[in-house]
Amino acid sequence: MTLKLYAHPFSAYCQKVLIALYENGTPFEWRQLSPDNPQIMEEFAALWPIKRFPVLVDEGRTIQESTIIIEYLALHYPGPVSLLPADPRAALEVRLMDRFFDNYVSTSQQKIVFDALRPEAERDARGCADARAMLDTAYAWLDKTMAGREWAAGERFSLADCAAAPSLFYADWTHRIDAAFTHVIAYRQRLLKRPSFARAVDEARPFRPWFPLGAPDRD
Ligand SMILES: N[C@@H](CCC(=O)N[C@@H](CS)C(=O)NCC(=O)O)C(=O)O
Repeated sequence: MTLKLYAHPFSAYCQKVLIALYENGTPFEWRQLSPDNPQIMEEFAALWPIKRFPVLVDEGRTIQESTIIIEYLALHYPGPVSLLPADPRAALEVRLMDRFFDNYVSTSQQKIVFDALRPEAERDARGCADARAMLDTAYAWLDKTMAGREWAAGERFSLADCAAAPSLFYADWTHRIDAAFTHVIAYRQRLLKRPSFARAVDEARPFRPWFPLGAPDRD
């Protein structure tokens, strides 16, 4: 086995990469990040001083950033499920949707969660209000976009859906998707039924008590 994944099962960006690995049954070695395993934490910090996970190592080569990891897997370990269209023009829509989920949904969601982990006196009320407003705007745009689509970039499951699944999963826990956004809610449900994501969600269940806003009793 050549691939090693430094990751944690409860992390949204790690789940994004796990979906890609599970879709294609790509074998890899888990290097699970945990304070109980300082050796793995040290290896990870040396590989990527930015200390954001996941990080993939392939025979001594380090690949950072979830999107780049999925693109790398598609190039070097292709499987039956192609997560990027061969046509570069069609790939632009996939990459746009991937950026949308990372930059506007996940980043806003993380802002609110990280704020909740801070001591009361260090919290950023204005920043969190802006993040919630961004999530509302993102949900509204996505609802219109998904009205005619099964998956984020159209008919085929792609990199964009790998990003969308954990992004919408945790965003809804953090800032509930309004019931009026029926297309977003239905899409989130489709993602939860996809076996690759269902597996990632199940593997993360034991860590739900860690969610600082309180994990809702659903999903
Ligand atoms: N742009 C990065 C984001 C990765 C990221 O933010 N990962 C979170 C876990 S979901 C993390 O490393 N959190 C640790 C921290 O913020 O200290 C990617 O796409 O991989």
